[in-house]
Amino acid sequence: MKIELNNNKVIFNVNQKQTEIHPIWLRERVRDEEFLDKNNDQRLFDPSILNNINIENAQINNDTLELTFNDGVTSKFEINKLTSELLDLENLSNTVKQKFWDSSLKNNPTYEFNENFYDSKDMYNLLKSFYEYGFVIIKNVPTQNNYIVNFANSIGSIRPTNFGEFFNVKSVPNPNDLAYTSLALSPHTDNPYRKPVPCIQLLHCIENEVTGGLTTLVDGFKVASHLKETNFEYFKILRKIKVKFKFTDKDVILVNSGELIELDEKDNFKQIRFNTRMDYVPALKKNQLDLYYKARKEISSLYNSERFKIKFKLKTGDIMMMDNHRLLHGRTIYNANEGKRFLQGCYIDHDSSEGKLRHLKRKFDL
Ligand SMILES: O=C(O)CCC(=O)C(=O)O
Ligand SMILES: [Fe+2]
Repeated sequence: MKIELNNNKVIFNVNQKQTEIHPIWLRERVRDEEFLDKNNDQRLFDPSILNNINIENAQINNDTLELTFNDGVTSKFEINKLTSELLDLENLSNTVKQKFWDSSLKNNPTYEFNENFYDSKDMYNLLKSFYEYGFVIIKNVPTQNNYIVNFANSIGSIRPTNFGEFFNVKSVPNPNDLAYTSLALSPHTDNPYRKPVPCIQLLHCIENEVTGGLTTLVDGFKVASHLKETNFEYFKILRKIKVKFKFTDKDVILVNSGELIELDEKDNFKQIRFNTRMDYVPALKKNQLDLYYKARKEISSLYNSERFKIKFKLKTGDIMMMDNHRLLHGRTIYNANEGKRFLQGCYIDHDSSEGKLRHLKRKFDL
């Protein structure tokens, strides 16, 4: 990509395709201190008043573009900054390439906690791994005083729910969720009934003395892409039908709907939802539901098959951070009489982790 000039027009040239950059687009981006607060990159004027803006003089000197506009403003632009915006380099997919995985994944992406963790290069690498694989494990995180809250708030901001800022995962009498028993949990995404659905789940292992209770993870995007290749009809119906998810207890009724496989505007995977304890498909025509039920059966058996699942034991101090829009998690059954198993969990949003990742990229990768 190159920025070129032609008769006071600014052109960007990508693979021989030339597009003129609108003069107002450039005028909006003037960074001189009269127009922009350098501390936060916020404009000090309202660009919607700009009208009939032309470029009267344009020059390129090395890495700088100098423009004089017809409203009397002359300014210098860093060409790097312009090209980075034109190429959308702040978009996460341009920083990290996702790697879809199955049971053959050799090593879990793992990082060691340390005192200066949160603004460190380790954190930068951790967040990149997180977006590559959809999860990371952080070892030896302090376990006192609900430290999970500190951890979450040091990446971004915790997302409280009706379960509180964080929740304790242990076997209790009269649980309001199957998670709070010692039963097996098949691969699921958390809380598809929330609006919005929690983006990232953190689970901190405080104690784990039992032989069962192994953590299971499945890369939902890998399974969805497998389904797309092997049974396009099933894939199509799961990306089309919006299913309702519902949570009820004595204090609240939470409801949200979404596709089991949600794609973005470019048909990339955006979010998967799977929680067969609380899904309510609408009463559609019988032939549509015939297909939907077959497709759900198929994707369920893929999610549950050994081919796609990894299984491991969380140890005291481990935090597992996983993308709840991409991965499914579960656990094997355990015997609560063998000893204690105690995890603390909470949610944060992609807003937190992406914001931190961009900040650390700016800090370490410039
Ligand atoms: O007990 C576990 O390992 C996981 C429980 C669970 O699915 C959850 O807390 O969301
Ligand atoms: Fe869960």
